[in-house]
Amino acid sequence: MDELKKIVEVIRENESFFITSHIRPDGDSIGSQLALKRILEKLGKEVTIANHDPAPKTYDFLSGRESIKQELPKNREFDVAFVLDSPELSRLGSTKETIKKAKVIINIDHHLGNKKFGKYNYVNTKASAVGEEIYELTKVIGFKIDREIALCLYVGILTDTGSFRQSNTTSRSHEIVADLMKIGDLKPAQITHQVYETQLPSAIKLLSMTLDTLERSEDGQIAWMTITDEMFKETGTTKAETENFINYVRSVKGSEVAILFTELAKDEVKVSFRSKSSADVNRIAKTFGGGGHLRASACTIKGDLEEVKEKVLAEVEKQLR
Ligand SMILES: [Mn+2]
Repeated sequence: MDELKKIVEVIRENESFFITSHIRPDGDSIGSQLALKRILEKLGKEVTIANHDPAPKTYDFLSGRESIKQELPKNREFDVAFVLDSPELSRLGSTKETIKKAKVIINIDHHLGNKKFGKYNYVNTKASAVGEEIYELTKVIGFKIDREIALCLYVGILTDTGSFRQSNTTSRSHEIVADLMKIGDLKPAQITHQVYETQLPSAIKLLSMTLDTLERSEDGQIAWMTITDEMFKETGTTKAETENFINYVRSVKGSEVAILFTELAKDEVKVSFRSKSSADVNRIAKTFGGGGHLRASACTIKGDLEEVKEKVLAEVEKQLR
C-alpha cells in the first residue's frame, strides 16, 4: 500500500503520462491501460497509450480503444511512464525507448519474478489481473470509477482469470468484480458474449484445425496442440485470434500440464503453458527465458517447430518427475 501512496503522489505532481504494456497485448493489458488512461484524464492529465502490437479486435467495444497508438513521434519525452502487466522491459518491444526517456517509470504488474525495473513498483503476484491492481489504485486515490472504467477493469479480470475458472481467482477478485458490476451496471452475460462469442468463422476454422493436432504423453499428464504458420495462412487468421485455444488443451481429462505451440514466424515458436494443480509452469517457462505465473506462463523459443517441441516436452517430462 505504501508503494501505491507514492504512485498517487507522482500522479498528482506530474502532467504528461505514457502508458504501455507487453507485446501481443491481451484483455488485461488493454483493459487496464484504457482504465488507467481514463482515470488520469479525469484527473486533468495528458495521456498517451502505445503498444508494440495492435490490440485484438475483440476489445474494440472498450471505450478509448481507438486512441491506442502503435507509433510515437521520435524523441517524445513524458514526465511519467506506466508499464502495465509486464515483468521486464524486454517484453515491451518498440515502446521500450520511450519508456527509458521518461523522468519516472512506474511498474504495475502481477507476474512472478518481476524485475522491479521502475522507480516505483506495485507488484502483487496475488492479484489475478492488473485490472485488480488499478482498482486498488483508485481506492488509494479516492477516485470514483465510472461505467467505462468499470467495464475495462472487468474485462481485464474476466480474461486473466479465464472467466473466473483459474486458480488465480480469489475472493478479492470476486469482491472487486461485484463492485464493478454495481458501479457500471455491467451485464456479465453481455460482456461474455462480446469477449468470447464474436469469433469470425475463420477463427473457428483455425480452432478446428488446431484441435485436430491434440497429442498426449503416454501417461496422459501432458497434453499439447500445435498451430503452424501454414494454418494461419490457410485460414487468413492471426495470433490474436488464438487467445483461448490453450483452454481446450487444459480441459483434457487427466492432463496436469497443457501446452500450446504457436509458430510465430519461421524459426520462432511461442510456447504457452497451463497447469491444473501441482506443476510449476512458471519454472518451466523460465528454463526457456520466459515466465509468468505458477499456473499460466509462456516463452518464445527460436528454432524449428519440431525441434522446439521435442526440447520443451523433454523438459516438461523432466520437471514433472
Ligand atoms: Mn495480466
